[in-house]
Amino acid sequence: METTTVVASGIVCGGCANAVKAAVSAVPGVSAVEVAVPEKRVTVTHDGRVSKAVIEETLKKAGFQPA
Ligand SMILES: [Cu+2]
Repeated sequence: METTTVVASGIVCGGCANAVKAAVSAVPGVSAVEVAVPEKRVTVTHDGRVSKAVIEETLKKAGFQPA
């Protein structure tokens, strides 16, 4: 397992965190998603085939702008 961390603006509450979790969890290969709201940080645990670019693109589609 590998972890990739992305910071994205617009994550301001638990609802955002849930939206991020739902979107990123749906990416093939992702096994866990943690969101730290105060830091706007998304930590993704995956099998190694999920690139940071894919996570960032997924966040964009969900309405959050990667830093
Ligand atoms: Cu929110």
